[in-house]
Amino acid sequence: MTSDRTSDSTGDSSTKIILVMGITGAGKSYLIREISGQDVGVGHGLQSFTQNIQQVICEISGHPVMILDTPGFDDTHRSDTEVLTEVADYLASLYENGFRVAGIIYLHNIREDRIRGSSYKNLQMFEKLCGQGALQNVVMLTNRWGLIDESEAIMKESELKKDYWNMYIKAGCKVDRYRDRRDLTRIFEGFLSYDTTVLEIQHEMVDQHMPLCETAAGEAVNIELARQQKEHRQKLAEIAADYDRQTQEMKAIMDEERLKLENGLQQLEVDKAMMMTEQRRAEEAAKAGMEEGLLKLAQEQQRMEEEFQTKMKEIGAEKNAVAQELAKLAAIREHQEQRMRMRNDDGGFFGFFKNMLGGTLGVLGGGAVTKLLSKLF
Ligand SMILES: Nc1nc2c(ncn2[C@@H]2O[C@H](COP(=O)(O)OP(=O)(O)OP(=O)(O)O)[C@@H](O)[C@H]2O)c(=O)[nH]1
Ligand SMILES: [Mg+2]
Repeated sequence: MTSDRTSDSTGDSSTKIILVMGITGAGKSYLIREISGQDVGVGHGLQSFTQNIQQVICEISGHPVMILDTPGFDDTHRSDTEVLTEVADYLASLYENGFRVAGIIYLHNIREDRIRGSSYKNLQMFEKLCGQGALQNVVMLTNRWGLIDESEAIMKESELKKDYWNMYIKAGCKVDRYRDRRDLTRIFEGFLSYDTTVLEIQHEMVDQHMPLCETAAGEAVNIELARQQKEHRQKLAEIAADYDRQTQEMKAIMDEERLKLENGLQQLEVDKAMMMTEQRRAEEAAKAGMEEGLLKLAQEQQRMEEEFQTKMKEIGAEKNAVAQELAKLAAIREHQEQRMRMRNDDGGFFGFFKNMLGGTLGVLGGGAVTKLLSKLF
């Protein structure tokens, strides 16, 4: 049976409490499922699976046991502060309610190459939560032995014992291997005989009434937070510097483009002014040409008018001359008729008159009159 609240626990003071800790994906839930035979949720991907503390109540060799499945630090969904707050509050509440921890398993995947990053942080948080006094109830447990070469696994284990776990071992913590279920039964049965212990975080928060932030674990998170903040600030400063640089570059490009545009605009203004001057000149030239043409036309008209008047005068003079000729002719005719009438009286006179008139016309010499006379005679 699983539950995620201490108050829901069906355990009593004889129930042995076993805490299972370790990095996300280490195999905590898998291990608890194996030992309890209960349906404990196991992760399938890289994401953290167990989000809250899970209580699994079961029996080990006829003894009631409550196994606590804890979320690891460096959870993909929650901050270290959130995980610590959850774990610390839970452990403090457990202690306040008279429950004591009998055993703690810190699970480590033997395939993991080196302890670094989140593994190291988890280990430190584990140490702060437990404190030196509880290390005697701790088993540093490695799993997945069957998944790598035995000699390699042994070598990795001895490295851990020599380096990272050395201090804990000196303080009384044990090291064990989880190869199959029998190992788990043996380890959990071992816890049944342990004296219960009080974790450092329980002591600090319950006995010393410390706020979480002042506890060793809280300070470790704060230090980690401060480190992360510093790292974030540095990253932000780098981003800001990068942004400034890019902005400067962009500004330089934009200034250059603006200058080009302004120059282009100025050139356009100059071209436009030149075009307008040209156009004005052309218009003025066209206007001047038109005025000159009109003047010439007027002069031509004037000349033609004068020519017409002259012609009219000439025609008038010619008309007068003809009229005078006609008058003369009429007079001559009159005179001739008189002579004709006289010739009727004297036949030889007509021939004489004709000769005489021919002589007279020769004297006059008028072309028109001569023609007229030719027609008449
Ligand atoms: N072969 C093998 N696979 C394991 C073992 N322990 C865990 N796994 C696998 O590793 C994956 C993660 O196991 P979990 O038990 O969910 O890990 P966890 O520590 O509870 O992870 P969180 O809940 O995220 O903190 C699952 O796919 C498991 O099947 C093991 O001992 N042997
Ligand atoms: Mg889990």
